[in-house]
Amino acid sequence: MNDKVKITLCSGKGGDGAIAFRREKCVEAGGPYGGNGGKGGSIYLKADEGMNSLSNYRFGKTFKAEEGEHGFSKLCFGKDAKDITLLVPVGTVVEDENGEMLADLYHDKDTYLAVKGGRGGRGNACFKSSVKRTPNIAENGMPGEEKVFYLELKLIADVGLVGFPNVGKSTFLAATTRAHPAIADYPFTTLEPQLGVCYYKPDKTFVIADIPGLIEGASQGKGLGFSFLRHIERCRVLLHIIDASRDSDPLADFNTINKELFDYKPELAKRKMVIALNKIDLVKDPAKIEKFKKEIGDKYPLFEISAKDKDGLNPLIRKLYELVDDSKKNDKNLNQPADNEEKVYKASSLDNGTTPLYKIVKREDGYYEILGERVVRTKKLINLKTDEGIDRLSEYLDRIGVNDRLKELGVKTGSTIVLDGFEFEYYE
Ligand SMILES: Nc1nc2c(ncn2[C@@H]2O[C@H](COP(=O)(O)OP(=O)(O)OP(=O)(O)O)[C@@H](O)[C@H]2O)c(=O)[nH]1
Ligand SMILES: [Mg+2]
Repeated sequence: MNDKVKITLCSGKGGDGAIAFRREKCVEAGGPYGGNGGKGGSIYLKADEGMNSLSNYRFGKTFKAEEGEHGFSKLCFGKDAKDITLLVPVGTVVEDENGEMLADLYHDKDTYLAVKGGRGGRGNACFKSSVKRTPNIAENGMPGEEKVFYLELKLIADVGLVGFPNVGKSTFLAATTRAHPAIADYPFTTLEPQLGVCYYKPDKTFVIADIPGLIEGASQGKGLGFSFLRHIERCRVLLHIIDASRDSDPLADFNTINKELFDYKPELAKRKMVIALNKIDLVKDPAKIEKFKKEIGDKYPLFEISAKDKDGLNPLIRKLYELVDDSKKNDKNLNQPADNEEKVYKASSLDNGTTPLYKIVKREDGYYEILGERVVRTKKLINLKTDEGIDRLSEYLDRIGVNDRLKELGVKTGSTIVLDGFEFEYYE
């Protein structure tokens, strides 16, 4: 199961604002008349119950939203580009290139604004003032963003089955749900997680995930463990299945698996866990089982079952249902959004005001470079093909204190200053 994919998303650039002047017979020296550019297209990722895998997004695909239309003369605004919404399965986690989680699309219709379309540039009609009656200035549209994301489908189940290989997890799934997992008398029969719905009562159901067997060292990536430990994280309740017929000590088995779980994520130690001593029909040494039950005491609910003979399942299912139900009630207390409510997460790139506006570095070639996302963004907005645009940029740099800072750094008339590839000379 390929459940982690890489995609590249590019939002559209905003359309440029237009520079135009009114030319009409009866209107003398017509005023500025250039319309604004349209907004570039954004790309959203949206969880949808109808999707069950990320296979549409395999092979490092790139998705591009269109650019906004440029503004026109006669105050005509350019059209906004269409936004794109990519549907992903419920349970998709969005991460950036460094593995940082950006959004967890946990409910149907949860939506994440991944890349935002560039704002359209303002046309020169916007720059009319009492002083500048004929502004020869318009903004360029803001560029779009291009970003790489990792999408990972983390299975969501109410109950996750954990335990060594061959203890009877798939047999339990088959006995309690309508799923038909492969069952065989050798380890690692189950190679990918499988889901089944358990009908405790007609309107009381919960989802069970059969997860491939774990072995010692799973949290370090041994066996099949590592990739599937992620799924375990998403289960409300863990059913720890132990093979009671094995020669080994059940407590040692129990602790070995728990150590892997808790080493992988210490929070898992707080997850509700139920123990099922399976294959009770094969037990030759009942004293060992009694000893284990004493050792566990009331730390965990414990049930003796035979998944194969469907023996002892009902009380266990009732317990699992109660714990799942409690956990769901807790969710509601935490004010989770209702199922049909859309939660829109902001694009993470937009700065939150904590980063300094800019910094200036002296490069090896003696040029001074102004760096900073917001400054660069503002520069991109300005149409530097016109003299007025250049005036506007220098006014802006002066306003944010760049000139003072350059002086402090010992910049002389004639020094070259660079901003986002645009070079200009410094004058006192
Ligand atoms: N006698 C007996 N055999 C069982 C019981 N539960 C499972 N088995 C047998 O144990 C073997 C392993 O069962 P599976 O359900 O495939 O075990 P698993 O935990 O899913 O194994 P992996 O997928 O490899 O991790 C099969 O031969 C089952 O028939 C039980 O309660 N009693
Ligand atoms: Mg199995």
